[in-house]
Amino acid sequence: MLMIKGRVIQATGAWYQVKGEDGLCYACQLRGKLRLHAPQLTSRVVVGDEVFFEPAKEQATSVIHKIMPRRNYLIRQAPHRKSYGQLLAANIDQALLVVNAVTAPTQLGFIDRFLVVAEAFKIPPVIMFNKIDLLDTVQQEVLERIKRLYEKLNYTILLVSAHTQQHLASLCQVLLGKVSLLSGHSGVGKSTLVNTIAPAVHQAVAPTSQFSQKGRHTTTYTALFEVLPGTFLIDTPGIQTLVPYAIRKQTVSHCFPELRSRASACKFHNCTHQHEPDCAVLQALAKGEIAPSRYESYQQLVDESNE
Ligand SMILES: Nc1nc2c(ncn2[C@@H]2O[C@H](COP(=O)(O)OP(=O)(O)OP(=O)(O)O)[C@@H](O)[C@H]2O)c(=O)[nH]1
Ligand SMILES: [Mg+2]
Ligand SMILES: [Zn+2]
Repeated sequence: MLMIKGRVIQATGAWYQVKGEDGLCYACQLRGKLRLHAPQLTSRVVVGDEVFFEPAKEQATSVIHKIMPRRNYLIRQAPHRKSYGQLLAANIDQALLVVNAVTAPTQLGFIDRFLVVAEAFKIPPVIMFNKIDLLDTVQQEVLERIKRLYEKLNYTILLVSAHTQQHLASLCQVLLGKVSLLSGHSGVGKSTLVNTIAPAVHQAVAPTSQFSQKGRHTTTYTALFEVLPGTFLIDTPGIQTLVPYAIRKQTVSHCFPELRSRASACKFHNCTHQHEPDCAVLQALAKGEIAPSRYESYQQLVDESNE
């Protein structure tokens, strides 16, 4: 049987678009056996996966026979099936969270969730505030403070506008030569950014609702684009929430750099940094060395974790 190696570039329910090493795109389905064995996952194959598939003869469907071991992946709790994980993408170099700069101050919890998931799966995160063209001076100052908070923790923060193209050059520098996943709420401008960076891509975009300012879930499936040779962007449907999947309570603090670095100074080696005496984290929090918003996110994620 002739098999070709390829990369999954689109996933829409039961169908996968696979770009073969021959440079052609194939519409594939999963071999029956692969369909059966997807324990606790909403989908067995995800964009970014490398697969071996049997190309179809004429009108028939191509069939994915084998999924190669993943270099890495991002996963969250499936929104409607809580005991299931939902893979977001595989084999990526970095994960970008796009945030609407206007609502940034109310998004710190969401940002921290994203950072925790990225840390847990060892994927470098980037936080990108888009739509900075809409900010007034006060909002600009608030955003600068948020930027400094995360930069102090060594995270990469970008302030951009897809509309005015402000700072898009720095964004391109961050993207160059890498596979980057774009994630975030609906309507924050993920697809607009992809279209702006790569004019050959024509992802649908739509205005946010006048009433709620929320997005309309315009992008409905994940897709990977090669925007330059060797530079890939993965556009995804907007997510409402991001609940970590299979991250143990004890692991949560390891995903906060400012907690991780202080934990060894706590009196108890298994300190939860919540009520213990001589806790270096609580001391740093009291001294203002740890941001209250970050600590709040930590507590929230520990409470949520049922592992
Ligand atoms: N003012 C302003 N509007 C922007 C900017 N970037 C995107 N938008 C607008 O925001 C709206 C939503 O953009 P989309 O690109 O569809 O958002 P999305 O994140 O892909 O949304 P989903 O596909 O639903 O997840 C559109 O009306 C865009 O024109 C920006 O930098 N400034
Ligand atoms: Mg979109
Ligand atoms: Zn402690």
